[in-house]
Amino acid sequence: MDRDTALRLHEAMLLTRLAEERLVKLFRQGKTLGSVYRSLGQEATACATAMALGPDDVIAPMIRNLGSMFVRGATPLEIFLQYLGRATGPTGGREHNNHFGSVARGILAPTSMLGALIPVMAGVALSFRQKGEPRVAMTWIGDGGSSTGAFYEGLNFAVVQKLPLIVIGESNGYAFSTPPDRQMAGRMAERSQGAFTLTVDGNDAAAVYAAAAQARQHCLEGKGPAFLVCETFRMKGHAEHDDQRYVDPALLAQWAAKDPLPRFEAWLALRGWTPAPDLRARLEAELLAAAEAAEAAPWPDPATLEAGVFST
Ligand SMILES: Cc1ncc(C[n+]2csc(CCOP(=O)(O)OP(=O)(O)O)c2C)c(N)n1
Ligand SMILES: [Mg+2]
Repeated sequence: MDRDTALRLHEAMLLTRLAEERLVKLFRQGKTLGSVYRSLGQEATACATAMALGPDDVIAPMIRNLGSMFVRGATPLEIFLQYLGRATGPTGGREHNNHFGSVARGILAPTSMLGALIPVMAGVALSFRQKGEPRVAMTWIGDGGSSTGAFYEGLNFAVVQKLPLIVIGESNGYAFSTPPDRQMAGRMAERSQGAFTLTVDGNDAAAVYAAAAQARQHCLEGKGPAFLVCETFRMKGHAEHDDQRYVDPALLAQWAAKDPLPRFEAWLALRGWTPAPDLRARLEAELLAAAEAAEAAPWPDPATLEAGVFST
């Protein structure tokens, strides 16, 4: 990873962390219309993976992959408008999390149906192969989501067809309140069905980036899909309404010591690549301004309720 990429990756991870902290404030003030699903401790698995892609590649994030959307150019204002349900937000107030796409940025809208994006992205990858385009499709799946039929169907199809699909497996210790050993036989990497599989320390942003770049190269060489399992930990409850009392505090402390942000900052420091000293203050100011702008934005007009609803 060169210096410029490393510093952009660090900024994306920090932006993700601070944007979510701002979202939590808005949630506690009763201003968000839904809950807030943190990616605390998982910023590397969202950002470093997306950072390894080329501009023509396409991503389909899940709820905990807000960072990948920032990497692809989504703005804090869009995110806040969305969470606050405002008319000028990407879905015009119809949806209240990060479930919106942007064709121009190569982002397919996240969906909440676990696993559903794997066959969809296998289809996107199929279109790239049929058109002979050197592009890859990337999506994410949790340990819980990898127990769905859609995960198996989609990945199997991609393996059989040798499609340029990268599936990022986020093995983060829980699915809601269920640990993997209560719902999964074996380890997540064993679910690869013949896809090129890598397991990486998901809290080591440099390692995640290197593995994602390797997975992309594998796909571009026409060798079929890659399954990149990131070993990480969900540092908050499923969402802000979940106080995660079922998680052993000692385990949280153990993973807090592996926080991907300070680890990556130490990695940068070793190379003498220093982020701008005012970076955090600048991002915080930008986020505050974006949150205030979102709060001042209009609500959707009830008369538009049926806009975008189709009937036959
Ligand atoms: C097909 C399907 N089944 C159940 C749910 C409800 N649900 C939403 S998130 C979740 C847990 C997801 O756990 P995991 O895949 O490990 O992701 P994490 O939340 O840990 O990032 C469940 C069961 C859903 N959204 N879709
Ligand atoms: Mg999980």
